[in-house]
Amino acid sequence: MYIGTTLTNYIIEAQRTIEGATGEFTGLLNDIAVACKKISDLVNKGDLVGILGTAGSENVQGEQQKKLDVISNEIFIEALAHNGHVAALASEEMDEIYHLPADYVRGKYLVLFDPLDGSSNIDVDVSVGTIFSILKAPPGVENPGTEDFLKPGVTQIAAGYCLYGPSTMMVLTTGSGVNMFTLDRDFGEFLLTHENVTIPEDTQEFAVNASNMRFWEPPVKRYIDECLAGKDGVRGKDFNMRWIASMVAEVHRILVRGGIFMYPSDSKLKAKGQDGKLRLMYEANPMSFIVEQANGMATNGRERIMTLTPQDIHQRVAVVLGSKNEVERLTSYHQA
Ligand code: AHM
Ligand code: MG
Repeated sequence: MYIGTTLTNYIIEAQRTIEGATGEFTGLLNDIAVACKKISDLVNKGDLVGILGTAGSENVQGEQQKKLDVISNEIFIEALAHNGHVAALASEEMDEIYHLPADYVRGKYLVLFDPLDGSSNIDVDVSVGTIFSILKAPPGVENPGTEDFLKPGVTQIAAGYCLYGPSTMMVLTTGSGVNMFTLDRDFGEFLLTHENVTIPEDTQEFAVNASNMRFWEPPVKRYIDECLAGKDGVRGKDFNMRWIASMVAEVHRILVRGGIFMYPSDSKLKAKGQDGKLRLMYEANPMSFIVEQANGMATNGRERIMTLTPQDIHQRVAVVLGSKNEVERLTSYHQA
């Protein structure tokens, strides 16, 4: 591949590396790219097209849906359901699995997605993104059910995100490295701009919502305290901190310059019966796949995220990901 190659050409190549793949995989990734271009266009127009603000509804997580959450979800379904590449869909914004209407052609993939992650940032014009995870559908099943989706992250055949920032970027893995494509708006195509991205193993930058500090478990508190102690503490170096409240932007920064991101489990979340804030199947798993493919590491503080067997489509999980040596350190603190 060469810098400047189109996403379309790249995915035709990628398909050749997937056993048994026909044109369907290329078709599916194209559908996703189309959906992301449409969302990018709306995010970019913002208030000009009246799509900011809340939709007046709640999703299954009991969170206020933004107008753009709902619209982005519809755009994804419209782009993916018709074309015969998927067998069913699941989304952060839908309580249940989306089953294809009876007269639609069934494809061989299942897609889980968060159509607009970090949507609390929309109204303040800060980066948001779309996250997706692709699984193989069980062969010969007309209407896959929840149990067909509940597979560990290691079974993902592709994952990616689209970042709607100052520029729109599609970041993709099909299991052989991570590549980044930048949307050329004039040309209407994503073009390869960063090939085989790798995350530095060491970092001096962490990302966490520190307002939750009093609820953290001791290993997380210890890790952050040691970072904050800087040069004079046990780490012997100063750390920098970032928190965008948009996981896509956070992971993107880590892919570009390294870092550790965490949304740990805490006593406040536990009191609500949640083991973490982020969703395993359409946030943590796809991001873990990308991070691992870029030489990083992703755990829930104890175990590798991608080996966890999901119990529920909307299951939450603690997340620690990014530069290997820091993720290893924090994970080892949980075992101490
Ligand atoms: P969302 O899917 O409802 O947008 O929530 C996920 C987002 C992540 O992008 C981000 O890391 C996190 O929530 C921020 O949470 P907080 O507002 O608690 O800092
Ligand atoms: Mg989300």
